[in-house]
Amino acid sequence: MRLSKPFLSLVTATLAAIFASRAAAEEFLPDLPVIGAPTPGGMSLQRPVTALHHEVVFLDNLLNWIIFPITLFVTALLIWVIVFHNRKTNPEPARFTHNTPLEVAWTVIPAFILLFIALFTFPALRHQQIMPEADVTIKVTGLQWYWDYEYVDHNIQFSQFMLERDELADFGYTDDLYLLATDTSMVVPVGRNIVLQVTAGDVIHSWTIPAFGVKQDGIPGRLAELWFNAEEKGIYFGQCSELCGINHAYMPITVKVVSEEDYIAWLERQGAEFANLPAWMEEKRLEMASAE
Ligand SMILES: [Cu+2]
Repeated sequence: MRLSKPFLSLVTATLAAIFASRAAAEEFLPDLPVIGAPTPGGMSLQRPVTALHHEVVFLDNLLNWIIFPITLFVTALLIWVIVFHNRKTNPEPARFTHNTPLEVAWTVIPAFILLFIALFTFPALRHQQIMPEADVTIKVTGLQWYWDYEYVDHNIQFSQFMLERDELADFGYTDDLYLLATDTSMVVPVGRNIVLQVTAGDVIHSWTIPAFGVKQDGIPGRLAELWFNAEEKGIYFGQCSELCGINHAYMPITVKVVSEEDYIAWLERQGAEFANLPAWMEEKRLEMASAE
């Protein structure tokens, strides 16, 4: 089938208009540095920008300091057994089967090591799982294969789709952010408690931003919560972290952390309703209005 030229140009123009409007939604935001993204050859966790992730990085280091000596010790024991207790070097093996002090030691010492680790893990877990008072509440729904966001206090709703390679530049992203960058971003103010209600509409998905140290499964019919308070303005990426079907790898997440002024301006552009404002936002809006 041959498509007529005018028809094709009409399609192209319509598509261009759609992309332009998608790109325009965040165009006014100032240029933000990309902070939460993988780096080539990177081996460690992403640089932390929340209290939660600082704790996770501390725990990771602590566990490494415990694991390395234990691994070395066990390896040394194995080598010792292989070298000095094989049939050649030790033809007459000892025949005893029990050694009470040794058995008590290898039960009690690991138990104390685990207890010591728990002293640090439980407070971190508690910090993650007990929600602080929210400055912003957002409901996130995972769907095959994109994310839906609902700013519950402002009657704003939008979806978030991955950008194709040829769309990246239009949205201000570099080529290496393919598979990470999305058409819309979850925009939040810096230094505020953001509480996310995570769920899913079809199968289980999982919302995460590694640099925030948060990850939460979205389960259909359930509302789970996570929270974070980002210390630095910037762009942060994550990817769905629960195998959810054929396009699981193509539903990334973009979060833009902006100043309070930019956040309120973004809300206004999205057509937010400003009833029942929290005190901090009310003050900020008054401040912005009087500055104009
Ligand atoms: Cu998914």
